[in-house]
Amino acid sequence: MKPGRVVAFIPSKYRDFLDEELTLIRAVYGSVDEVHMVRKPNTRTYIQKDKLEYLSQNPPQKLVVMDILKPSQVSNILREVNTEVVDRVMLILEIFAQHAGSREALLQIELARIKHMLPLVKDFIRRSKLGELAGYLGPGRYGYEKYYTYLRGRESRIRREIEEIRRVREVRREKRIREGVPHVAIAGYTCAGKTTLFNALTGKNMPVGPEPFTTLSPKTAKMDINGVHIVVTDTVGFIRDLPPEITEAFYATLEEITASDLIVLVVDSSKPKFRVVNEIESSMRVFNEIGVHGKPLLIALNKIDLVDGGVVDELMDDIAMLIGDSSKIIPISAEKRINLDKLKNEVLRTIKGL
Ligand SMILES: Nc1nc2c(ncn2[C@@H]2O[C@H](COP(=O)(O)OP(=O)(O)OP(=O)(O)O)[C@@H](O)[C@H]2O)c(=O)[nH]1
Ligand SMILES: [Mg+2]
Repeated sequence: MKPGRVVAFIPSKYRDFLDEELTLIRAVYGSVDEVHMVRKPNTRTYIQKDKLEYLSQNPPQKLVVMDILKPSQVSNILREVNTEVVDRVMLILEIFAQHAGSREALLQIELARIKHMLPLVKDFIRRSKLGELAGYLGPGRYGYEKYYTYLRGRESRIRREIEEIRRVREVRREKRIREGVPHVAIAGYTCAGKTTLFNALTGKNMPVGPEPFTTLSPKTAKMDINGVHIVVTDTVGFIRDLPPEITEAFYATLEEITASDLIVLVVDSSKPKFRVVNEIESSMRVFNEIGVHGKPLLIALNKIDLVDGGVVDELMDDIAMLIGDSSKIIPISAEKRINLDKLKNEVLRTIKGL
């Protein structure tokens, strides 16, 4: 739903990824009315002084800042402009909330929201003690203190429930390991086509879509290659510069990757070459961060139906330089079902070699 005028401030570090940042904003608000680049964020207000003045004269419905704002920066903007301020963390959490298809995903989102809110509420409490927010911005100091206590209580209840859900999944996973069923995890950036591939391999019909974060909790199903049973897991997509609060909440669901025997990293080959390479590099970093070392890896270079053959060859050369083994790169189209048998054979070969 279009919420009125949406004004976006984007730090220049995202200049080369502007369309992706705008996609994130559009996923929540439908469109963006104004885009301002920020070269050097102001320490007090993040937004440059002259822009802030302009906004105070023409307050937008939503002011989106595609960076992580400090609580004091939010407060300082709100003192000047009568608007709703949303930073990159809140925006991504909003997209997650729109797609949350499971109890676990909902809880993770609420937990991340609370973690993001707590310092802000603390800042409001401090400011109302100083009289800076007297009669302004809602409930006043007593109200904020009660809200703070409520959030802390809710935080620990959610943590307990998430623990329980995770324990159940772990028991299931241990059973699979005991039974000796090989486990393949499908990983990669959001919108790369992970779920489309998961559906094509397992015959399932999980939701796919062009908007980011369609999948928000890991899904597992069985497949069979030449009579060999394999368990496949579809995972939550990566995104460049995922804010730390969200990283912590959501990488926990990536434990399915850590527990797998083989990772299939799905990459969208229709993106510009430097992006494809950049995404593979940062995916490798994510694998390191979540403690995956030396696990077999296949790269499914997806969406080749959208790309010239020559470009695919070039990409394969570049990726081979990066990972050092061209036999592990399989160009496919999950949607058009091109080369899926080749991918399956490579999965089987790798698993047999374990
Ligand atoms: N042309 C083309 N489009 C594809 C292909 N595979 C997936 N898509 C499209 O790409 C979009 C994203 O696909 P998904 O399978 O939802 O991607 P995902 O990686 O699971 O995304 P998230 O769950 O959001 O992280 C959808 O619109 C798909 O229809 C392909 O091989 N070719
Ligand atoms: Mg998906």
